[in-house]
Amino acid sequence: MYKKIITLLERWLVKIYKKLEDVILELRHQLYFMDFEERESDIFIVTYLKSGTTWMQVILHNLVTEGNMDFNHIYDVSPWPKNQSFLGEPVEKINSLPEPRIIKSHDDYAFFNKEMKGKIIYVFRDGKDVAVSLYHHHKNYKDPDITFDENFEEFFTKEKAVMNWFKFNKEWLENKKDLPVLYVTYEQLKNDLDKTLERIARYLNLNLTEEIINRVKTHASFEYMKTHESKFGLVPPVEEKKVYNEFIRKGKSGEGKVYMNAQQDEFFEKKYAEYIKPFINKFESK
Ligand code: PPS
Repeated sequence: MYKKIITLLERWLVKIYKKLEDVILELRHQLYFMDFEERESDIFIVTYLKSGTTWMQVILHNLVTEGNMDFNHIYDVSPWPKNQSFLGEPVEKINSLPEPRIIKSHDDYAFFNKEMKGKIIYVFRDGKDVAVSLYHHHKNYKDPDITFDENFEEFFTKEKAVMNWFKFNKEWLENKKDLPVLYVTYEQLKNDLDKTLERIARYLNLNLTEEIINRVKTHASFEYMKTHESKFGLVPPVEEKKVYNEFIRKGKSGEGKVYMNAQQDEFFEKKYAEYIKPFINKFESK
């Protein structure tokens, strides 16, 4: 009996400890953004997790600069403020970056103000493939015992989860505040990179030359990024769990169908029709 009580108490305290940790990180994030200097030239890459964020970071780095790949980590040239705030890094590191800054974000729609400065590129990826990529991510970096089903339940089925895939994407696609957003899909990047680069260049008022296109195609290719994986993989606080050869993992489309069972598939299709389908015309916008 005594052992049971102690076990329950331990579990309960761990839960509270985790919740407190989340609150502390959230406060750090808010404090960080109070000193963040917004700029009209900022380009935000906003995505749900595992949707092609890093790929877009490399593409934009090659579109808006001379594409020097001699950095230690992509975050040196295209920062992720939330991660930096969690790590307790000074905001000056971002404030002093040259314009235009390419900023990574997995923040939900509510995080951005109507009066925000800069432009957003939102990358959307097939949810079934995200489910697979996210499963491998959590297995490699957080919980080696997690199953695909548990991960699916957490990020796709749980209505109330902050990172519910359907809810997160719906709010961004709906764009009720009319934020300046260009919608690009992972599949468009894979299937028609030329046309997608033209859309991005038009949106950002960039001049596209043959040389720039070739540079993007070389540096943002899956092969190049896989070869130089340590420039793109995870950095602390998960350093001790890093798996540098699994961040740029497969880069495929269609894997989701293989992993999902009939019940998950049916659930997904139903939710997709309700949450995402009404907005897919946005992926074709100029
Ligand atoms: S994160 O952690 O949320 O920022 O991850 P993110 O960068 O959004 O997504 C990682 C997935 O993108 C794939 N990836 C690529 N696919 C094709 N071509 C290129 N160049 C490329 N670079 C990254 C990466 O492999 C992850 O997908 P999976 O399916 O796991 O391979």
